[in-house]
Parts: sequence; C-alpha cells; structure tokens
Amino acid sequence: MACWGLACLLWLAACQAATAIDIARFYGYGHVPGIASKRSEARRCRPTEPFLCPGGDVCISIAYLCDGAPDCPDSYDEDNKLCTAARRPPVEETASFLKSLLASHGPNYLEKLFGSKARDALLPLGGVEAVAVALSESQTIDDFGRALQLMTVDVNHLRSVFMAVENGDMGTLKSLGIKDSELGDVKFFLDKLLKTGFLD
Ligand SMILES: [Ca+2]
Repeated sequence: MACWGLACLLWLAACQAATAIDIARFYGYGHVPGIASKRSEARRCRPTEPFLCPGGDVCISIAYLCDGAPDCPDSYDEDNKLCTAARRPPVEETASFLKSLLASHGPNYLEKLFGSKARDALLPLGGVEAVAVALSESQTIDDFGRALQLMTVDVNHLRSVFMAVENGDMGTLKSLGIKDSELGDVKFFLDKLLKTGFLD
C-alpha cells in the first residue's frame, strides 16, 4: 500500500508508530482533504517504501522524508514548509493555545504579539487556524510576516518579544499582560519556535 503528498504523510504517520519525524502532529486530520482518495490511487509501492513521490514513479522509505537529502525527483520529500511544520508544535495544539489566550484576555489580546491586524480573534489575519498554520509552516519570523502580510513594525515587535524570551527576560511577557499562570505555557510555545529556527 502506498500514497503520496501531504495527506499521505499524515495518514502514514497515523498508521505507523515509528516515524523518523513526528509528522502525525503536523495538521489535524480534518484539515487535509483527500486522505482516503490517495490511499486507493497509489498501491504500487512496497510496504517498506510506502511514500510515493509526486509524479508516481518513485517510492521512498518514510525515513527519507525530511532527512536533508532529496529522494523524490522534485525534492518534495524535503519541502521546506512541510519539514518545518514537522518540527513544530502541531497546528491543532497551536490553535488551541492561541484560543486559550483569546478566551482568557479577550478577542483583541493577540494584538500585543502580532500587531494591529491581530484584533477580533485574528479575523483580519484569516482566523486562528490560519495563524496557527503560518506559525507551523514559516521557517523564520520573516516568512511568518510575509505569510500573514504583517507590517514591518509588527514583525519587529514580535521579534523583540522572541528575543526577550530567548534571553530569559520574562518581564517582557509580564508587561504584555501574560498571567503568571500562563507564563510556563507561553514560554514553552515560544521556545519551541525558537529551537526550530524562527529567529534564524
Ligand atoms: Ca529525503
């Protein structure tokens, strides 16, 4: 049994306990259409090489996904957004984290992180899910700013928050109104982005 594409990665990861990357946590399953249809259209690969590259001629092992070397003819197995997201917290978890901040502080709270477009529960940015996807897929903070068309001043502000956290300055988060009970979760979330190259 084989398959290809993003939906395939999710499906495979759901089926296989041992994958080199935690890709099951990439997207919520409901977020990616076509998982079932991809199963049936690609059954030519061996079980040991279940990932069918786009184009349909090459099968590769799951271990070769995001391993730094191109194995599919178009390098799809090393797709930048895909492999960045595989190292990040899952979109569902990020979305629920953002929602918890909004529930706790009100619908305009995330303006303090992402700037004036982040009012009304992030609607001007496309909604919580869109922001969560951008946080997962964007390799760097500049990519994130481009993905959401943030103003430069807002990207720079966000960068200063990340740099403060990176330097262990929790006072910056407190000055943004983050409650003591939320500091641990917020720091964990920002640290995860930092460790996966968000400020590089
Ligand atoms: Ca590879």
